[in-house]
Amino acid sequence: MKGKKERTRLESRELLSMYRDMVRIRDFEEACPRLYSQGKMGGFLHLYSGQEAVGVGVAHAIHPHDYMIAAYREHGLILAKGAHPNAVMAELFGKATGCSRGKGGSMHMFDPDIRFMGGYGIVGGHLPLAVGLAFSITYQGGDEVVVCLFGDGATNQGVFHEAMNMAALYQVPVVFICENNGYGIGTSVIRASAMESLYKKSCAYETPGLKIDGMDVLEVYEAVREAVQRAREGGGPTYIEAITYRFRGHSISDPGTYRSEQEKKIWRERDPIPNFSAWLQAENHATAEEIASIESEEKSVVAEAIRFAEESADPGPDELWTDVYVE
Ligand SMILES: Cc1ncc(C[n+]2csc(CCOP(=O)(O)OP(=O)(O)O)c2C)c(N)n1
Ligand SMILES: [Mg+2]
Repeated sequence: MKGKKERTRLESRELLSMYRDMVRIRDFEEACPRLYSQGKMGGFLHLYSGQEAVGVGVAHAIHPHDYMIAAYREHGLILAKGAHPNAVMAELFGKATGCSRGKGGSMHMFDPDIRFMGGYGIVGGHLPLAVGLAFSITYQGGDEVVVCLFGDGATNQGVFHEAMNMAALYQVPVVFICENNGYGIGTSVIRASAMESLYKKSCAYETPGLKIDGMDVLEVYEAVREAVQRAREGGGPTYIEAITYRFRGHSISDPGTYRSEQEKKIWRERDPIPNFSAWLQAENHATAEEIASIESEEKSVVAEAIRFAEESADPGPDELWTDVYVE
């Protein structure tokens, strides 16, 4: 991360806030397997550890009134967008105080107040929703932008191409961000996609496409900031491929035997959190004590989220009839 200081106009305060957000997400996610094995969470659980620089870089590059929409690996993304960790943990516990009132769970986090529009389990299924959101912004004359995050696997779905086509045709304010973590469940990108450089898929729609280092929060921030500005000024969509890695299995039930120890080791060395911490200190944005105090504060935040979720009530039977299309 050498030389990044010249590239970023961000003040130490903002940089430390990025660091805090990444640490929070990592601690939150790393607490989950134990709670899951204790039977406190049900259903699926897809963890984000390793990919924090993408979500945090994106969230810091947009305005609070911009929309974010994502797939099912989204706990870290809703936290980055500003959800309270208590509400996210309670959702994982299926409690009434959860951000989806305990009825969505891991894959269906939702919070319209902070403009986080889900949480979707169908691979690629939310891309047309992102285009629809962006179309409605244009239709209503707003200046918001939609950032839509999805995995490498989604780029092989027909719906990806339909969404890219319509977004480009109507020049709607959406930024597509592919988090290329190298795998769709246990299948590597090169075994699933005819082209390895996924960002090139956007050229079929004459949409700007770029590849960035998804382990570098500042690179993500800068790329998304530029794309969001273009979208806000009426310049249409951008497609960004962020190269990243998930440190854990696809889901909680994946032993991950399809990845070699050597591969995992190489990526662990690129862990976005300790690398950013080292850079912050080397560039005098923070002292070792300041870094340590952020880390200890965030441990308390996650502990409090667990306590809150444990003590919260289950949704009552009356909740069966709310939040459904048909009354
Ligand atoms: C349309 C559809 N097909 C298959 C699945 C099963 N499935 C769930 S996750 C997944 C892999 C997706 O990988 P990727 O898009 O790279 O996201 P990642 O899990 O790596 O974040 C698949 C095939 C699904 N949920 N939806
Ligand atoms: Mg993937």
